[in-house]
Amino acid sequence: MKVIVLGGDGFCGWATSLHLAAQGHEVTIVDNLVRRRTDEELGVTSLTPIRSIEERLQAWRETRNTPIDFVLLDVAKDYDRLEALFREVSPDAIIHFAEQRAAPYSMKSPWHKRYTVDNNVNATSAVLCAMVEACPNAHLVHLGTMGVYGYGKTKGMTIPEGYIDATLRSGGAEANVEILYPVDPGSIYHMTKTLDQLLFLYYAKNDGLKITDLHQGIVWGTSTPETDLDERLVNRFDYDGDYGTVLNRFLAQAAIGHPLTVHGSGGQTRAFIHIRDTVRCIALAVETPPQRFERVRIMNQMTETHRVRDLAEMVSGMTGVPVELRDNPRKEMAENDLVVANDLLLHLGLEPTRLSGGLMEEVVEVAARYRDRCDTSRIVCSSLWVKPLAAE
Ligand code: NAD
Ligand code: USQ
Repeated sequence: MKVIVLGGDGFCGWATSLHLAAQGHEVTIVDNLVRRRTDEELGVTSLTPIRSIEERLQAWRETRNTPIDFVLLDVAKDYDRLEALFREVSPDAIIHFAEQRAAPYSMKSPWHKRYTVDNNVNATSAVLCAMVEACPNAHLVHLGTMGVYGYGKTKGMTIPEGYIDATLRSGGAEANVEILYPVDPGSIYHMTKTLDQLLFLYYAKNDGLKITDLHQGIVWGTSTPETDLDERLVNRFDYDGDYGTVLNRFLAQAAIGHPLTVHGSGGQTRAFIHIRDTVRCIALAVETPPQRFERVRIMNQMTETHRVRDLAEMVSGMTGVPVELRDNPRKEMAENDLVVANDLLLHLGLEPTRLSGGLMEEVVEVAARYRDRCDTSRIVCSSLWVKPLAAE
């Protein structure tokens, strides 16, 4: 298949591009490299020494003799070039990772809030609009988030895959309908993913676009069989307070002997998936497109749920590094339960990679190899969800 990977220089996108190319697909990466500039803005680097996109692609050519094309383009801003590219490549599938994906970054300042909304909503809108014009038969696979459902009180109820049956009552009449599961975003970033959902609903209904929205949990791990092929193919490893995600942060903190930064009581329960399963899930989604004018296919891309403090205790038990309960910079429930359906990907053949000591040690080893690159002053999350009230 011909596959365009939007955001293919990022953490999930790079590993996915290599995996699809290894499977024999013709891959074109599109990226504006903003994530590398954001590292400069924040004064931090990936713990692993990621190479320039040119060196990455050269290494892949030398390793596997199958080229991956690259186009430098801002998906949110360069609409005419995006549409022309879709026309020229005529892709079977487009995978859309090209969004600002860090919740703490999206909450840093008014500029960061507006940038995240502008970038993410305009990127998704442009992709859909260009598909209608240039490749209406292509299949869009979008990386969404479990966070669209929110982490409120579900009273033991299983979170379904995108849709729920509802009874609407108004003016003495009632109607049984299927609706998108009510959204409850916990950050400006997560809110942009709920807006994406409405764009998908509209374009699937009006233009018959074939769309899969993968509501992904927190990705952990860093390497896949393909990124391990050559040091120059190494994947990103974000450990900082803005972009690092919780389990990878704990594993990196363990590698350098920094107390594990649990926010609040650590009673937050979240969904997780290993990067190796991320790339497999996306391949499974690409291979099984929905039909035109079918409703948007939504799949929960996660394999297990964990409470943050349990993860910290597991990592602490494995490495001897202590757990530190810190004031929570976010506005979120201190404790929540989370039960999630993920049958659709299991039926497509996903064999879940479960959290294990061995896999966690592998990540600690990677982090320990590059520990000299870690700037410990960037570990703590300094982005606040709510402005502190001025002292009376
Ligand atoms: P990332 O920041 O590492 O990668 C995103 C890539 O998109 C970067 O290379 C960036 O330069 C590019 N990009 C951003 N805006 C762009 C634009 N306007 N034009 C062109 N390129 C642009 O993020 P990631 O961790 O790989 O996440 C990828 C997607 O998966 C995101 O949409 C995110 O919401 C979703 N996701 C990630 C996780 C996770 O734990 N990492 C979990 C669930 C969902
Ligand atoms: N947390 C800590 N200590 C830390 C970092 C985080 O206790 O050092 C807590 C947070 O307060 C939060 C939980 O861990 O309760 C998860 O935080 P996170 O940074 O790992 O994940 P999140 O901000 O939700 O975002 C990440 C990705 C995002 C993706 C989302 C999937 O950055 O792109 O959409 O995971 S999900 O969380 O399932 O919505």
